Amino acid sequence: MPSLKKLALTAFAASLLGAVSAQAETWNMPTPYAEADFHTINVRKFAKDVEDATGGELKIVVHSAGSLVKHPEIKNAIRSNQVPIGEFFLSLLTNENPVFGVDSLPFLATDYDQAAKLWKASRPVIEKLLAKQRIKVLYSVAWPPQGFYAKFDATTPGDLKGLKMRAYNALQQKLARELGMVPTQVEVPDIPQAFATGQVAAMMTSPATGASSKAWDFVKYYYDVQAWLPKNVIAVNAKAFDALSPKVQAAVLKAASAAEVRGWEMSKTETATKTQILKDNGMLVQKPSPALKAAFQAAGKVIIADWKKQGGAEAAAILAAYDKM
Ligand code: PCA
Repeated sequence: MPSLKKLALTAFAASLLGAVSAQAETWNMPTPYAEADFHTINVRKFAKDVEDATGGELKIVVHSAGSLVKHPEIKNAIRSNQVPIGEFFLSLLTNENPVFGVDSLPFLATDYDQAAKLWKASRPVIEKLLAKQRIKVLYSVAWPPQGFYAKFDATTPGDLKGLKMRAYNALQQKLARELGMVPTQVEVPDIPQAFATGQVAAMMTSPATGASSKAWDFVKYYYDVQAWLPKNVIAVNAKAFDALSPKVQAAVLKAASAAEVRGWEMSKTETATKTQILKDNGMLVQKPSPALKAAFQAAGKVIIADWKKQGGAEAAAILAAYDKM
């Protein structure tokens, strides 16, 4: 029989432990895109799944549209543990290392199957590079295929010359230059303003971002180029993750794999529904002319050749793994 004193001590210890384990943790999560964006909807569901599965032990508070941390700073905010978790556009990091831009190479992977294979081929390398910055990848979701939006009809490559194009990463800037356009880096929340003020007259993005930006307010033409499917990454600070209990870690990882599967499905649905919304709002949705497509493809070849040179052994390894799939 345990002594009363011993029992009381055990109960005391248990209550202390209970108090510790029940202590809820709150994580602030900056994301770049608007509330209605499918990526944000998916992130919110992920956060809810984590909260439900941990009985509220980990609560993730989502701050969308760059409201807590501006998009270009989100990755470094995670790295420095200024925030424990966040979402960013992977190829925004192309300037750090070309390998981060593999999903934005023109015409390398142009549909969901190919994009999924490319993610599988590149994930180990990308995870390793981010792990060096003490960043752990949780999941990644592709945007719908990228098309070309323009204020003016672009039938021949000559129509592009001198056009000011909004860009979202270094590879797109190069592509624009290759096609004779003049690129300017603009974040999604600033797109309508950039068009309204004449800072840009064209862009390359998904039907999802075209619809959420109400592209019909400022451009008439949409060319369904299907050039590539870039991705967002949801990542945590490794130290913050390691500090979680094993049970909470497992819940985060489980919710993350579910979010990855769900996100890719949502993305596929978006492609059709948002292209229809562009049409419904009076935009001229069409396939690019053979001459325009050929110009994009030729420029894409130059981009890929450059990328291979700059990406070295890691880039070659990703392409070799992708080719085998
Ligand atoms: N939308 C984001 C990234 C790719 C996309 O489809 C953007 O335009 O910045």
